[in-house]
Amino acid sequence: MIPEFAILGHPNEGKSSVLSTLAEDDSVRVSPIPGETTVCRTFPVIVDGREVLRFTDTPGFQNPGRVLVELKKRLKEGGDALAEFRRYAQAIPELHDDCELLLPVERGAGIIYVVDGSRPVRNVDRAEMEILRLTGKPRMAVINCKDRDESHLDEWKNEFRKNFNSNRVFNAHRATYAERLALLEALKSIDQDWHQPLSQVVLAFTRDWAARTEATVDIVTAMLRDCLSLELRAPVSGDEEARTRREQLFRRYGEALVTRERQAHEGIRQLFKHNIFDYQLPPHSLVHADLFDERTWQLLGLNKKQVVIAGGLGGAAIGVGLEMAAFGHGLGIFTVAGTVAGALGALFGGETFSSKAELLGMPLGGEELVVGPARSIDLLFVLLNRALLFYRHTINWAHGRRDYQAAAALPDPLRRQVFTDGWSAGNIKICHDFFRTIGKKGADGASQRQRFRELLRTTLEEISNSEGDGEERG
Ligand SMILES: Nc1nc2c(ncn2[C@@H]2O[C@H](COP(=O)(O)OP(=O)(O)OP(=O)(O)O)[C@@H](O)[C@H]2O)c(=O)[nH]1
Ligand SMILES: [Mg+2]
Repeated sequence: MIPEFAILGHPNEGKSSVLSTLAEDDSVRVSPIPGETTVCRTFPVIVDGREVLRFTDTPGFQNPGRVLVELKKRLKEGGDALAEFRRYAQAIPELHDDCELLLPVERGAGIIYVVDGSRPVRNVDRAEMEILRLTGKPRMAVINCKDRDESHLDEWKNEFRKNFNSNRVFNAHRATYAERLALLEALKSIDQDWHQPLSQVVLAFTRDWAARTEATVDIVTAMLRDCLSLELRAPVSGDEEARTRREQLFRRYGEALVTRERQAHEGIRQLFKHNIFDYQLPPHSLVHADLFDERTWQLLGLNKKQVVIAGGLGGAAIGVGLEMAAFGHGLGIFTVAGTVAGALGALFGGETFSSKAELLGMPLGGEELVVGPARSIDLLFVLLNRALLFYRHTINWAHGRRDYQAAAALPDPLRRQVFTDGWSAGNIKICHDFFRTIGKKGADGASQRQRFRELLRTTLEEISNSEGDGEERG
């Protein structure tokens, strides 16, 4: 038996939004105009290719007072009052929505009653709650505070105690994975028959989340490996041609990194089922900054203390990496306005070019120009921090949320954008070792990669267990 829950309530209270977030389905229709949902629609929750749960979206109550009177009348007469009421209401246009919303209840669905807890309780709400109580079906009330105002919460909870088996605060816009899981966990208790199947669902959800974390580790590790090992070559002959070729090569190198990074972010987005809407990060997010912007590197790269730690670890890569960072910052290469090509191109202009080019792994001599693999470990940290930022935003963007403009205005303090800032010498070493095996030809690096993956997994778990993405929370 697949448990079904119908989401019921007054029009425009956020029923569809709650469903969308609970089912992680952004195809659910949500609108600021009341009466958006007019027919019931069932959304399956699929885990591992198997349907484990279904939620049914319903229109809001239209005439709860009248429904209550009619239902009570039929209850007095005995028999299946709900079915009889629906048969009667079918022919009455004013009761269309009320008849429709009770359809899943009639077929045995559990009830999730959604109210906007930021407004006071009214008589129509009391009528709705009583109708639901009279159906005798297992039911839970969910308080979705649209505004931050929670002053009416106690008033609502008082009403709920009379009419529901359980109640919970759950916000359609800000609920995290843990809160979704907690709601499912609570649903178990509203009816004994559901205890077993819902325990299975909770287990499937937990496993599925762990699998997604592992898949994120795969995506980020592969992206880092590809970006850091990227090497581009072009044949050259003659000074004039060399200069043009060089610029082309740098442009291609920069674009390839940007493309590969974007591909990884897209993979994360799909993994967490954001299929339709573009939940942009706020414009001031460092994910939007140019990958080769000096500020990006200063903020997301190693901090001063960590540079000393990494320097102490020795090895050609870090030595040259530091050289490159100093070289880059010193000449202000990353600040060259305009394109990636401009920034990278400028890196190799000027007198000092040939001596520095060697250091950067870009020998000029011979017939071939080579760009990469990356020599600066800062690139690893920049790409890693940006991937973590993207991940945090993705897992905290509830599927029912559609206020993209409002989100763009939210603060995203810089200090909360750098995950590696407080990292210990031990963690820096793990990254350093991983980085070095990537740069080294013929190196296997399995154990270094394994340790790096573990560090990444722990970091993702910490982000997923923490309090969302720094947006103001209710
Ligand atoms: N700020 C905020 N807005 C919300 C929240 N939940 C829903 N809304 C908004 O409230 C409006 C109505 O949301 P819906 O989910 O469509 O409400 P509904 O109960 O399904 O409405 P009908 O289908 O018309 O009965 C939409 O503009 C939502 O974006 C919330 O938690 N916070
Ligand atoms: Mg709706």
